[in-house]
This record gives sequence, C-alpha cells and structure tokens, in this order.
Amino acid sequence: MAPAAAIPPPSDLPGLKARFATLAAAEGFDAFGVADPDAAPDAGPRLAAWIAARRHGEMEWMADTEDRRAHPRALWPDIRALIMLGFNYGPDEDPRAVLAARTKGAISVYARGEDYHDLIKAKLKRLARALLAAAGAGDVKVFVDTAPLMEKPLAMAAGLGWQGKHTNLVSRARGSWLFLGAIATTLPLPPDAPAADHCGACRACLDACPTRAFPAPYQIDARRCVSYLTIEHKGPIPRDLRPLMGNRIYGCDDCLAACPWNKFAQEGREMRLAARAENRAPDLSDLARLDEAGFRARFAKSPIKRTGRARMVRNVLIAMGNSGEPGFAAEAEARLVDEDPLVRGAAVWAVSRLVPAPAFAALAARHVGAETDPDVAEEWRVAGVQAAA
Ligand code: B12
Ligand code: SF4
Ligand code: SF4
Repeated sequence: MAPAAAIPPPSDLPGLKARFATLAAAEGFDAFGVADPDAAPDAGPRLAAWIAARRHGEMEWMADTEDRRAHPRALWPDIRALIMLGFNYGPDEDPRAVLAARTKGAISVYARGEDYHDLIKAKLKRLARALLAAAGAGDVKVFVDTAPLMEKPLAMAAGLGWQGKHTNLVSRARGSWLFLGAIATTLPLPPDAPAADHCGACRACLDACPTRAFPAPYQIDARRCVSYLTIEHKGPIPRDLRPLMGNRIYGCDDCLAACPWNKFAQEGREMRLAARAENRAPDLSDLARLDEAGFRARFAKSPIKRTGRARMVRNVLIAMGNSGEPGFAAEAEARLVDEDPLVRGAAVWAVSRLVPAPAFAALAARHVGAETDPDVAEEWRVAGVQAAA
C-alpha cells in the first residue's frame, strides 16, 4: 500500500479508532484492541530464552527470525500502533469426543475447515485499506500467524485476553478459540489497557496435556507438543512420545478444550471455517490409503495440505499403532513398502504393535534385507528387540 507520510495524521484519533472497531466487527472479527509497540517488553527476552533452550525444536524459522520477532519495531521501524484482532472459531461439539474412537483420527478444530490464513488475511487487507481511506494518511501492514510478530503478548497488551498457562490467549468473552491477526500502522492510535491474568490457581490445561509439554506454567516445550509433532516435525516422531499421542493425527486441542473459560465460548459464525463432515472423525484406513493425488484432492483448501501426504500418513500409522485394533494390521503392513521412508518407518512401528511377535519376526525377515534407509532400518532393529523381549 502506498505510504502517505507527508499528510499529518488526523486529529481525532480516538474517533478514527472507534470507527475502525465498528468496521472490524462488520468484517467478522470478535475481538479488537490497540497496543503500543513497546507494550510487551518481556516478550523478546522470553523468546530468546525459549530458543536458547531449543524448545522450538526443528522450527528453525523461529530462530532465524528471532531478532525481528523480538520487537515489532525491529520488523518495521516506523510502526506507531498495532491493531490486534481476534477471530472466533469456537467448535460446535467437544473436540475431545473423537479421542475415544479408536478407528478414527482426531483433527484439531482449527484444521477441520478451510485454511484460516487465507481467509483472515483477506479480511485484514480489506480492513487496512478502509483504515487508510478513513484516515487519509499513514501506512499499514497486515500480519496473521506467518509473520515474525509475537501475536499473543501483543494481543494481551491490546486487552484482547491474557496468555493462559497453556501459553495461548484466553478471552473472558470467548474462551480459548480465537485466531489472532494484526494490522500495524504508522498512525498513533490510542492504546487500550492490557488484559489481566485470570488463571488464578487453575491448572486444568497443564494437567490435560497428553505429552506433558509444559515444563512450567506459561511455558511450552514445543518438542513434546502433539501439534508440533504432527504438523511441524519432519522426521520420525520420537519413540517415547508415540504411545502418548493416541489417535491425534493433526494438531491437538486438549489444553485449549480443558479451559473453564470456554463456558463463555460460542460457535464460530464463519461457515468456511466450520468443520467439514469428513474431518470430524475420519477413518484411519481411508487416510492410510491416500496416495499423493488422493491426499491433494482430499485436503485441497485445508491447512492440512501444507504438511504433505508423508507426514499425515506417518501420523495415521502412529494412531493405528495406538489403536489396539488387530484389524489395522493388514493396512499398516501394506505401507511397509511405501515409497516414502517416513511412512515405511511409522508402518514398522504400527505393525510391531498390532501383530504377535512371531508374525512380526516373519515380516522382518522378508523386508529388512531390502531396506536402504537408515532410519527405517533402525525402526526394524528397535521393534525387533522389543518384540523379542
Ligand atoms: C510457533 C507457534 C506454535 C508452536 C509453539 C507454540 C507456542 N506456544 O509457542 C506449536 C507448533 C507447538 C504451536 C501449536 C499451537 N498453536 Co501455534 N503458533 C506459533 C506462532 C507461529 C509463534 C508463537 C511464538 O511466538 N512462540 C514463541 C514463544 C516463546 O512465545 P509465547 O508462546 O508467546 O511464549 C510466551 C510465554 O511462554 C510467556 N512466558 C514465558 N515464560 C514465562 C514466565 C512467566 C512467569 C509468565 C507469566 C509468562 C512466561 O512469555 C512468552 C512470550 O510472550 C504463533 C503465531 C504468531 N506469529 O505469534 C501461532 C499461534 C500461537 N498458534 C496458535 C494456535 C491456534 C495453535 C494450536 C492451538 C494449534 C492446534 N490446535 O494444534 C497449538 C496450541 C499449542 C499451545 N499450547 O501453545 C494461535 C493461538 C491463538 C491464541 N488464541 O492464542 C497463534 C497465535 C496463531 C494465530 N495467528 O492465531 N504453535
Ligand atoms: S496442544 Fe496438546 S500436546 Fe500441545 S501443549 Fe496443548 S495439550 Fe499438550
Ligand atoms: S485452563 Fe486454567 S490455567 Fe489453563 S489457561 Fe484456562 S484458566 Fe488458565
């Protein structure tokens, strides 16, 4: 967008902010607030400590952007205010219900509908244009998720809610189910008061985590988080964490869903984000059979397409291995000769949990000699040792 820096900002900035809040609500945003760019001074040092402790795992893009992410002005020196926006995506059912269905996969709420990035970015861009038109001056940039901006502490500073002990933003009015987005501007809009922490003595989210990913309240070790493991982690999932994942095949909502503030949550109104029927409780067998073309067609407009077929089928095989359903053995066995080593390795683990030891030994005798990938060969070795024990 073209800057209009020579024109002075309008004198009625509170009036402009109020008009803009109305426009944001009309665009479908459920939470609105303005933060001063200096209003989250702890965020940068805490990010640095998190990265130094390697809690970002393989997300090297977090470390690579650390300097820019640490302070909004490092991203854009001219910034005078951040308009922080929340978009409600509250589910229409308890997303944990599917965790008990052993032959089904659990997809997290945010990924059951269309990709929110595209949808919210388009809304932010429209709003940013409207802001410039109303102001007649200034410049803007829009951010949602992918930009190196610490959206949660800035949203807290803007009064949208507080960062709960699960580290996500919780709103008194909406509970845990808010996507965040930001419009940065050179207009010095008046900031809102920061939100206060309302967690108190509660620790429901910490206790709900299946993989114990919180080393302390308000801190997450992404390397243990199922969301990270199923979506971001590219290689084989660490063996000790696999049994703890249950049937979670894409993201996880356990800590969000456990929050008592969800009693105020409402269903999201945006139909494009609503759960598609086939993503509520998909059959693990159907997903395990997807080839590249099938995967792309099945998840065309979904955020799941970013992960690619191999990681998704890896996750499905872990869920099969956790299911205790011998009926999945043949399905998992078919993937022992998959062209992708990530899939073959997960298939070895699944089969080792689904068939008796002699049958596993027979399969190993048939496949180990032909295996060229070192990770998959290691899966055969470890599973063989465990089956023999
Ligand atoms: C990296 C990332 C992840 C990683 C790491 C998660 C994390 N908590 O950092 C992984 C892949 C695990 C992940 C998972 C999820 N994510 Co994510 N993710 C991000 C991303 C891109 C960056 C977050 C970040 O900066 N992390 C770095 C850490 C250091 O920052 P932080 O979490 O703010 O850490 C603070 C606290 O630890 C606190 N702190 C540290 N020490 C102490 C000590 C004390 C005493 C106190 C009080 C505080 C404190 O200060 C830190 C700085 O503010 C943001 C988008 C963005 N640009 O912000 C989305 C984002 C956070 N994710 C989001 C979502 C929805 C999810 C999932 C729910 C998806 C799912 N269903 O699977 C899960 C939730 C898991 C969880 N419990 O956090 C939403 C959250 C919306 C909200 N309401 O908060 C965001 C904002 C995307 C968006 N635009 O909507 N995510
Ligand atoms: S998303 Fe799931 S695995 Fe990750 S911290 Fe929350 S409960 Fe734990
Ligand atoms: S579950 Fe409890 S501790 Fe966790 S964010 Fe909600 S109120 Fe805070």
